[in-house]
Amino acid sequence: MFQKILIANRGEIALRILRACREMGIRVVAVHSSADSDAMHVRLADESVCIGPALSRESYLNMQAILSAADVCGVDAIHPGVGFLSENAAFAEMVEEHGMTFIGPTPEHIRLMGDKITAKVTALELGIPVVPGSDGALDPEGDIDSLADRIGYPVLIKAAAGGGGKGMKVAQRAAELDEALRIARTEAKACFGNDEVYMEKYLGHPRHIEMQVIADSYGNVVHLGERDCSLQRRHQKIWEEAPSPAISSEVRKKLGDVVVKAIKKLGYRGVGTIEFLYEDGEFYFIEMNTRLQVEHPITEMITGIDLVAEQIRVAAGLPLSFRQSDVRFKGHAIECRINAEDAETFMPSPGTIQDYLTPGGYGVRVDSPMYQGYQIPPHYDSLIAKLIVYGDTREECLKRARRALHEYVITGINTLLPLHRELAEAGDVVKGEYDIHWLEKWLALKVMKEAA
Ligand code: MV4
Repeated sequence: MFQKILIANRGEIALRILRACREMGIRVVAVHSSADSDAMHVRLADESVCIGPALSRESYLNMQAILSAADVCGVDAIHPGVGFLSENAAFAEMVEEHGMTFIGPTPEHIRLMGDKITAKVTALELGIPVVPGSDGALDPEGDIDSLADRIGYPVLIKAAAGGGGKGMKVAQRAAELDEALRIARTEAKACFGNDEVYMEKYLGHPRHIEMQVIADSYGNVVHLGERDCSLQRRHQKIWEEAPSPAISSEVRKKLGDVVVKAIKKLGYRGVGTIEFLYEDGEFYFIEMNTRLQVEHPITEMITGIDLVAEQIRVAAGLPLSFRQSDVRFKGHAIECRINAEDAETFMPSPGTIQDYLTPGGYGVRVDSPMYQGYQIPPHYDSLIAKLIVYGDTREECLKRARRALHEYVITGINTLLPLHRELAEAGDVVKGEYDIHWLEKWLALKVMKEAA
């Protein structure tokens, strides 16, 4: 087992990883930018190293600085967290070349799933259902019109190097196809330096369902159920829950079996999340994330498994500490992402936290590095806390979420707390009847009503 781990990340996920290390008796090195000197995980770490100025490119994305800190502190492994370098195959390779363990999958699998076309081709080969579409990248000289006619409008043009909603363009009918293609290619080239695009049937009202898996180096692969991440705005998840209110235990078992078989065939190691669109009873693979996810705590709450501890164990070459038959899904969990943003305009709201009072009691978990007097830097993403609530039933979970949201006090900055308090009362949310477009429609309606 590792003696010392460097956490190459910041904020709530860095604190989450530090906590798992602490409980495993692993010493922690925190790296931070000059803007994060007073961050909680830096204060709690055994050692900390300032790796550069606030700008991510010069700090949290600065591979050389991170590797130098790792060398100086003599760490055995580096945990990349989420975002930043967590899906950077070149960084994973550099870590291994420096004789340390990258806590994640192999660079080969990171690369394979990082390209959305090879990811989809691989999913298909592994027996995972995919969205009907082109057999790979679109040939600029190819007969795109016939392909679109065969798939059936509306179609979606997606960037191979995209993901998370970047570089996507819908063509509702043939007359819009050339324009959609041109825009998608241009955006892809500008954003990713790679203008490869592919085509899919556009699904109009799907849910976003993702399946958590974890695999060790001995061929053991276990799925830990699904998470429903449909409540999102501009591809930013706001509210996630497990299990999905739309998935029955039979469907969960069927999808879980397909995914476990596929991940076994792939020879994958580590934690992974397979993203699906779920529409009219059918699942369609869209992406695979080869890292821990922000919303992992709701899976932990309903399975009782510490996913970060297991991720560290399998990276250290230990076998999973449970089999599929040991996994029990109990109850329901909801995660509310508390961003330092105005709940109406979603404008970022950095600044100093005046009052900070967190909710507590049975079934309430707050994953946050915030404290009274903390100055939220403006340089990074706006997630400052995750309120995770557990209930034996979805109804109990919602009641507890409402209670916890009303207890939570953060003043001095704007946050999404007021939005979550409204969502926890919104009819469709209470009924669990929403798709990936529901939140943006609901917000637009709210604005119109307030303007009226
Ligand atoms: C789609 C889709 C509809 N049809 N693909 C968005 C980012 C990336 N995860 C893939 N995404 C989508 N792919 C087809 N063929 C709709 C989306 C999508 C979406 C997916 C999941 C969660 C939120 C979303 C918001 C807008 C669009």
